[in-house]
Amino acid sequence: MSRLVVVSNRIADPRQTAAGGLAVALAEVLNSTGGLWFGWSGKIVDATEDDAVHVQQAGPVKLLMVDLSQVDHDAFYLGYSNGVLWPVFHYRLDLADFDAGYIGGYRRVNQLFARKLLPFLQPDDVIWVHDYHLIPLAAELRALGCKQRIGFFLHIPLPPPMILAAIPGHDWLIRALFAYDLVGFQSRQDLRHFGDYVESEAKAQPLEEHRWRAFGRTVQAGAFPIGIDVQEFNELANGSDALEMYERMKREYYRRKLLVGVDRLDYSKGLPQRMRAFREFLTKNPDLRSSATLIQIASPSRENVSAYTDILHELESLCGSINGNFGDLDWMPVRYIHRTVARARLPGLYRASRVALVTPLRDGMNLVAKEFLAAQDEEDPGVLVLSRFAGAAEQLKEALLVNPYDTEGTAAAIQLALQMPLEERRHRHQALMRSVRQFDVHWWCESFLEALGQAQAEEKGTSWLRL
Ligand code: ADQ
Repeated sequence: MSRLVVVSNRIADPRQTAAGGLAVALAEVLNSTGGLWFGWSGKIVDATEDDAVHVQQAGPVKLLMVDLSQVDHDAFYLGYSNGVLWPVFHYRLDLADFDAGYIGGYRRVNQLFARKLLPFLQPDDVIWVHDYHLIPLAAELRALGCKQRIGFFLHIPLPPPMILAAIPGHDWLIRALFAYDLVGFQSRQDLRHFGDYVESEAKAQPLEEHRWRAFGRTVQAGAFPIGIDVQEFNELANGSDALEMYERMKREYYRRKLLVGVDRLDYSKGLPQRMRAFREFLTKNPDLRSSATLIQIASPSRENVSAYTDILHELESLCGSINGNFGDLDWMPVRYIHRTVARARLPGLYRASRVALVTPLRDGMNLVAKEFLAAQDEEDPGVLVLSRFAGAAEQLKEALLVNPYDTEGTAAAIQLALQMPLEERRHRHQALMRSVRQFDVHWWCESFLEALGQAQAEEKGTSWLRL
């Protein structure tokens, strides 16, 4: 088996629990092939400082890290990746900052990554690039003569062509995807959008299934919905942190049913809409009011991007007004916690909850939905209320699917979830877990790498990609 080289903006030491399912899944292949993981160190340094690659050994895996200058970090990470690509790919043209000239920094950092990675590569390596920060990386590597197989996986959604086409330079961005041998998406819908875009905007010629020819090159694409590591999650659930969390929640809320939301504080996650739906539920169901408490964990995220401070204030004000209007001396309807909960404790929180509200306005996949299901007691499982606009909705059909923009509809689903009879809860949970188990993170990793191995390699020239 070829050596695997993973490239992503941030890297994690796969030996640490806090690293999460993705790192665990990648670790398996990285370990068995003595692979490399290349990415940003998380450090910002003076532009004049030494720009060497930091090498750290993590078992058989080598972690390779580069620092970024303040200017590059701001333009590449805050600017183009999270101020342009993130909002547009989540259908939020209104939040995209197109005019600030960030694209130069985005290209510069992709060039830097290519230049720094190249000397570490061996001829039969297989390279797997992750996410929207690094779309042009293969093109930059090819421009330096790299001939290895390169795959790309987009963790966030790909919007329809008319939204994508609003990005100045969108054609350049999508053209850069043709430097990969395989491009993977989270859902069939994203894959359809890619096909629609390349056929309508780039006049690509469809070849055999999910393979297109354009710019004198062909690319294979596919849908590879990411999953969780069910076994690793079960082990976490049986660990002392999770058990302690479970006991604590059960003790504290023994008279109430818990609803739980766990998200990064991001405008794509639909948090204000969720709060409005919960408020609607409380208004419509006075009899159920004091028997339900919503615990919303919203971990801080990208706080130096302005759209994130807006969402923070909106959420705080909504939670405050719900508690002010509906709360009582011995009951607060919403517990809002603006902090990250340690990964080892999450399964305990999920298991103690009767309902999970996973209601993003758009989400590539959403792993919280799958983690919640995996943490349940199968004899007495909780209910998943899931946005139809999360990638996970393509797989998790037995969840209560909602339109998060529909306040009344979501409120009605919350009521249904809280009152769902045991038999129906079990039935739905069983069906959902079949999918979570079958399409777990190991399936995702293996099926992507197998498809990458089979993607018809072709001589990937360089000049057409000069950007
Ligand atoms: P994220 O947008 O970060 O990831 P998500 O899939 O919901 O979204 O969560 C990833 C991980 O972070 C999960 O393991 C979850 O438990 C953890 N997490 C989230 N909020 C947390 C909190 N408040 N405290 C502690 N842990 C928290 C992107 C895409 C998703 C896609 C993933 C993986 O946006 O759509 O599912 O990548 O591809």
